[in-house]
Amino acid sequence: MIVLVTSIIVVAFAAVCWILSMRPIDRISLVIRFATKLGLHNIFSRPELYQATISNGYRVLLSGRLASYVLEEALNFKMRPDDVIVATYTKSGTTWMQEIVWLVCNDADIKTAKATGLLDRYGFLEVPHAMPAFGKGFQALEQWPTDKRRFIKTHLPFQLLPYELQTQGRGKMICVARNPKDNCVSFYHFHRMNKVLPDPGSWSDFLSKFCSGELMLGSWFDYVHKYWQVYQNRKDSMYFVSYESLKRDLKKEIENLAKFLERDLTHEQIDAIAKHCSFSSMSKNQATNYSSVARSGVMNFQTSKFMRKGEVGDWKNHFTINQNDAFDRMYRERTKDWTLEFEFELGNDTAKK
Ligand code: PPS
Repeated sequence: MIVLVTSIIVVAFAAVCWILSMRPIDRISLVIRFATKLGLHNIFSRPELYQATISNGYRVLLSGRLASYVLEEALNFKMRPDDVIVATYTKSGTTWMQEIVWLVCNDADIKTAKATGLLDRYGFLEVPHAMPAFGKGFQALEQWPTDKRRFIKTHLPFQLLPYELQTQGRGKMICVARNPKDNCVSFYHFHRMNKVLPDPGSWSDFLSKFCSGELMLGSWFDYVHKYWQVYQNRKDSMYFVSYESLKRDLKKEIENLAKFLERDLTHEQIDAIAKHCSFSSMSKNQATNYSSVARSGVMNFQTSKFMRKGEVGDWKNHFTINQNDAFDRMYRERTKDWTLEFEFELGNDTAKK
C-alpha cells in the first residue's frame, strides 16, 4: 500500500514538473488536446475578441485560438531558406493560393494533392498544434523534416511575422489581397459558420466593424497596405497578387508564380493546375474544401460553406446603396496615398475604383 501511494505521488510530482517545464504554447496544446479527447472542445461558446499587446509593442485584436502566447512564440520562429509562406488577410484567397503554390512547387502532382488534405501539406503558423480541425500547427512546423520543404500559411499582420522574416527576405512569401468589399462579405459568412470566431451580429454591424478594424487581427487597410509597402523593396523574395487577378486569368498568374518560385512547368502542367484549382473543382475536392473541419463540428456548412461562391462582385448582393456610398467615401479617403488598386467587378464592365 505504501509503495503504491508513494508511486502515485512520485508520478504525479513528475507530471507536474514536466508540465511546468513546458513552453506556454506546448502547455496550452496539451490542455486543448485533452479537452478534445474528452469532447469538451465543442461545448464552449463563441469567443469574444480581446486586445493584446505583444512584446514588440504591436497591439492586436485576438480571439481564443489566436492567443498572444502563440504570437510571442511565432515572433521567434526559425525560418528555413527554402520556406514557402502564403500570407493573407483572412478570406482573401488563402486556400486557393495554397493549392496553386503547392502544385507549382511539386511539379503539378495532382494525384498527391488529392490524396493529402491541404491541412496536412501546410502548417498554420499562429495555431497551436493541437486542434485537429486546423491540421498542422506551430509545433508541427518546428518539427517538419529538414529534408522536406516547408509550406506555411499565416494570417498574421506583417508586424507579427517571425522577426527573421520581418527583417530580411527569408524563403519565398506569397501575399494575396482581395477587394475589401468582397473580402468583408466572405469574412461575414465565415463568422456565421465558424464556431471559433465571435458571433458576427447583423451584416450592418459586421460591416461597421470591418471598416473600423474591430475584427480579429485588425484592419484590412493596415494589413494589406503594410504588406504592399514591404513588397515594393522585396520583389525577389515576395510576390503580391490580387484575388481578382487570379479570377481574371488564372493560367497567366500560375505562370508568373512559377517564375517567382523558380519552377519550370510545361504548358500541360500549367493547364492541369488551372483546371484543378478552378472554384468548381476545389469546392468538390475533399482535400481543399474543408469538409473535414465541418465534420469535426468547428464549422457549420448548413449555415454557409467554406467554398461559398468564389466570385468577384458578390458584395453587390450585400451592400445597400447607402452602405456602398459610405464605404466608397471611406475607401477613397483611406487609400488616397496608395499605389495599390483593386477591382470590384470583372467582365466587360470592369471598373477600377
Ligand atoms: S481562410 O479561412 O482565410 O483561409 O479563407 P480563404 O481561403 O482566404 O478565403 C476563402 C474564400 O476564397 C474562395 N475560394 C476561391 N475562389 C475562387 N476560386 C477558388 N478556387 C477558390 N478557393 C477558395 C472561397 O470560396 C471564399 O470566398 P467566398 O467569397 O466566401 O466564396
